[in-house]
Amino acid sequence: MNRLSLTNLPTKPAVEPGGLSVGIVHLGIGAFHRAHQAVFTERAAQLTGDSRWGISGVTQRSAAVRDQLAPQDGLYSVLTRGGGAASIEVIGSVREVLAASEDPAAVVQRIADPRVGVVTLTVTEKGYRARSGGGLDLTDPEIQADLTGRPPRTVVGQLAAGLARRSGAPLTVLSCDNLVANGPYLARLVREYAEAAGLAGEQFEAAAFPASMVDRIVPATTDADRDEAARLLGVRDEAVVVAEPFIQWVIEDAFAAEQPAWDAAGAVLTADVAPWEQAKLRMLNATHSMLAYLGALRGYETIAEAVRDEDLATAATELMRVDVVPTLTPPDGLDLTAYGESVLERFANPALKHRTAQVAMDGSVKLPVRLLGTVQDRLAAGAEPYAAALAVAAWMVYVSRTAGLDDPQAARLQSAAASAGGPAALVDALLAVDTVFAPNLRENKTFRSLLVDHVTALTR
Ligand code: CS2
Repeated sequence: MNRLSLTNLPTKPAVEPGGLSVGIVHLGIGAFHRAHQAVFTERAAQLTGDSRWGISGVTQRSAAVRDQLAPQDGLYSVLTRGGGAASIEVIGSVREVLAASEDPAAVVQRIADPRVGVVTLTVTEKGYRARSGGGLDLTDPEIQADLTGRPPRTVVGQLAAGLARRSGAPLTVLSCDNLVANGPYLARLVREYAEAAGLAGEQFEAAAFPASMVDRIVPATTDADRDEAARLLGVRDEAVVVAEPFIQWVIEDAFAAEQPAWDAAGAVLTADVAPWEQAKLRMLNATHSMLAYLGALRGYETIAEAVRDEDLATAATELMRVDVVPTLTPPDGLDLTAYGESVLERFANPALKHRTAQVAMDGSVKLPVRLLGTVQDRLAAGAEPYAAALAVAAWMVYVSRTAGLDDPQAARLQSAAASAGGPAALVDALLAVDTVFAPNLRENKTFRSLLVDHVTALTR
């Protein structure tokens, strides 16, 4: 079957394919970006006719995405799976893909390009190379290697080098990762990197780092998805991404200069993203992780299967209702109970096949963001975070039982878990991991005893 390309278009993208010039650099052009920011970008270009905001996507580690997209002129499709029949749409907002592993200098050059006004990022929690609690991890070997002056390979190094070489309009750097106050978090990393590298200048002063909250469930694409896309399109798309119908983007309205009309495409611009972000991280992402660990322990392959298990659905509901909601100040107009219900409905979408193992990945960097803030706030309020501790305990058991754990700290976690005999020892060994648990949590007797009870029950 022929390959999707400019000369082989089954349906016309909303924008003239190839008609956009590059105005956005996106670091981390994985499935999520292609199903989220790239879709908003395409709709904004369609609605406004503004052709300045095409995307230059950067793939950091492997060149696979570049190799999929280059023969397709950057075109790919989004396969949306909701309740009814799947629908498919070709997206034309990605104009080029750079592979940082092959040509790191090209990435810096693009960020420095005065026609580029915005850099967006989806590089996952671990891509920031931060210390637990924030700030740059200067012991990270890749950060150290970048600081010796090679063409930078870390995201923070790329941003700092790009800013240092830039002239013209100031840059907006927009983190779209699931982190608390992602904008200021990244601003601090770039500032600390620049200090360590001896980089400075106007562009650093003038750059803006707004915060943002992104939401869409985008499981890894499978061969079955690629086959279905081929049937629907009549041409082969090696870069198809799969997503649920739901899509949301809340952006702090604090750009350094001009911005794409993402709001015209449905993004919400606001002065304060924090209430949105907290609700999303503590409700959606926290229950997602809980269902991933509890679900995997019960042998479920997918999140949809896990949330159909009544015990697990109850645990997720309790987590939100009892532990999370009291810690939140909801944004105007958001009913947290209804939000919680809608989250579980989205997880139950049987067409998505989101693997528990995928959501379970990188727990050491996800837990602090999604769950441990809730634990801290509940303990500070004198409450026992029973349900939140269950999620953490499920992670502990998962760590101890999973061969080939997919986590940036896998070696440390698994050697801690391996030396522990019995529930209390497992809890103590993992609580001692100071890159995950803050000192006050490590020493909290209430939290420890909840964890021991839960681990005992889960391993019985
Ligand atoms: C998930 C998220 O893999 C994970 O950790 O919790 O990727 C989740 O699907 C998205 O944040 C939804 O917006």
